[in-house]
This record gives sequence, structure tokens and C-alpha cells, in this order.
Amino acid sequence: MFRFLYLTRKIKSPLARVRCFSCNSDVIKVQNAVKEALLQNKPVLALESTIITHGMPYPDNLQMALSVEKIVHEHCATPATIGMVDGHIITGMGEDMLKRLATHPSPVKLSRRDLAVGCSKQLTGGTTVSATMLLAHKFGIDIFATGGIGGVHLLGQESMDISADLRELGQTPITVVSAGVKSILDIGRTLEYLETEGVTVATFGNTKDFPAFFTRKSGFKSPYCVSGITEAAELIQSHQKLKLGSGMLIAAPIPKEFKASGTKIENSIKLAQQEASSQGIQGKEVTPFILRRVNDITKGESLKSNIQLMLNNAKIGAQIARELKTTRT
Ligand code: PSU
Ligand code: MN
Repeated sequence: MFRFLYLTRKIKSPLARVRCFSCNSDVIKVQNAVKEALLQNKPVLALESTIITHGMPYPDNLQMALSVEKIVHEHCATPATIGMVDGHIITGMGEDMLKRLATHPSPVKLSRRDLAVGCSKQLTGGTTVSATMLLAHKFGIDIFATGGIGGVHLLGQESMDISADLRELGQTPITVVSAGVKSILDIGRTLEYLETEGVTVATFGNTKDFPAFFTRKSGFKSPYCVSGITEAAELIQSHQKLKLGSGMLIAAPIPKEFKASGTKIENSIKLAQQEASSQGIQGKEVTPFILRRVNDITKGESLKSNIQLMLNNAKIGAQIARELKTTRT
């Protein structure tokens, strides 16, 4: 059905990076377009799939995924959406697989800890930021775009509900472009945790205001900012030269024209949080539950903003991916 290839981890030159052999039975499968781009040292942008399976309802999730792929192509990079189908990790999902994920009645949400279970049980689902980062890095991809990363949940200092995304950013050298952190999370503690993990955080633009997903300012500051694509690529290259081993977060504020009304969103988030706690929602269910409820309460307004910021992040990610390939020394 598909011609799959297997990539190995130890990387020297782009050609040495890729060890190819047909392996339909292997658990990790890289589709041809991504393999070709990696072989030719062309820009590739990794994309996660929990945003498809748990972040948005059908059919908006599929439409968003396809629009993201298109925008990445338009900016001369190859999109590599990563997810799991029947226990196989797929890198570079095509339209048919994206549709399977988008329409699946009960997809699993796979962070780092869930990947082996998904493989052994032949599950189908979306990979979170943490799982996508680690997989993308295995394939030699430098950069990854998402909507929002996970963080320290409110009262996380007691519950210890701290997203695996933060530890992954501390231990996997890949750059993540996101619209900051949602105010369903404790943004201040999330930034503290990122510092503890040694993650370089920079706002994209001429401001250090750290964005809060639906809004351009969270009230917290990033330690750094990058003025645009060139400066972002330079920062990533310095990071790579130093072989720091940790990841980087580029926080891109939602474009002004799509920002959601602050108070409306804040109120809906508060209400959704109260519902989550009174209904005893816990662990990995918390984020999808709140996202769904905020979308219902705002009658789809939050979803529209979510899609637009994702497209913006994909565009920025693709442009940085391209810049990294043109200026690499
Ligand atoms: N935030 C969003 N949409 C999402 C997610 C976060 O606005 O879809 C997903 C991402 O895949 C992220 C994951 O990695 O939720 C974090 O989940 P948790 O809080 O359970 O770690
Ligand atoms: Mn959690």
C-alpha cells in the first residue's frame, strides 16, 4: 500500500542520516515525501496530531490539518505530520491517514509514556507535543509547529499535573513554534519550569510579551525575543552548534486580526475549569475537556482563533525551516 522507510538516529551528513529499507512490518514508518526531503537536506516541518484527534471537532480538525499542510508547501517546506495508525508511527501522514485520525471515534492521546503501549496494542491516535518532538528528532527534523504546548496546570504545584511537553523540551534538541501557553494553564509556573529544564524561550516579534494562545499578551515576559525569521534561525543555529541537548520554544503571538476577546475567553475558561473539577476530570483528559467546553461556550469563536494561530505557526515554522537550510554553515 505505502512504501515505508526506516530512519536511524545517529546523524552525520543528510545522506548518512538515512538508512533505507522497505519494512512494512516495522513500527516506525516514514513516508516517501518526507524521506526524500530529508535525503536531499530540504526543509521539513514536523506537526503533531493530538490537535487533530483531541484538540478540535470534525470536520474542522481535518480542514485545519489539510490547510496546514498546504501552507507549509506554499513556504517551500515538506510537512511531516506524525501520528499513530494501527500501532505504526507514521511520519508524513497523507490525506487518507489524516482523515482516519480526524474521524476516528475513539483515538488515543499519545505522549512519550504512551507510545510503546500504542504500538503493542495496535492503537490509532494523535501524538502530543512531547511524543512528536522525540520522534521528529529521531528522524533528523529540526523544527516543529503546533498550536499550544502543554504546561503546568492550575494548582499543578499540588496535583503535579505538569505536561510531559515541558520535560521533553528540556531533553530533546528541537525547536517548537507555538502560540505560547493557554491560560487554562499556570503560565507563570510553566515559564519557571521551562527555565528549570534549560529551555530557551523567545517571543517571535519585537516584544518579550509571552503570548497566551488566544491573546497576544499573558502578563508574563519571555526571557528573550527574536525579531523575525532570520534572527530565529540564527538563534537555532547557535543552539545547535553548542549541542546543548535541550529544546527551544519560539512563542508566536496570534495575529492581531484573529485574537479572541480576552474577557470572553477568560470567562469561558474559568467556567470550563470549574466543570472539569466538579465532574472529576483528571490527568490526560483535562486539556481536551477544557478545549471542547471553551469551544462550546464561545460558540465556536475559540475554534476559529485556534485554527488561525495554527496556520500562522505553520507558516513561521516553514519559513524558519527553510532559512535553516539556506544559511546553515
Ligand atoms: N493545547 C491546545 N491544543 C491541543 C493541545 C494542547 O490548545 O491539542 C494538546 C497538545 O498535543 C499538547 C497536549 O502536547 O495537548 C498536552 O496535553 P497534556 O496537558 O495532557 O500534557
Ligand atoms: Mn497532564
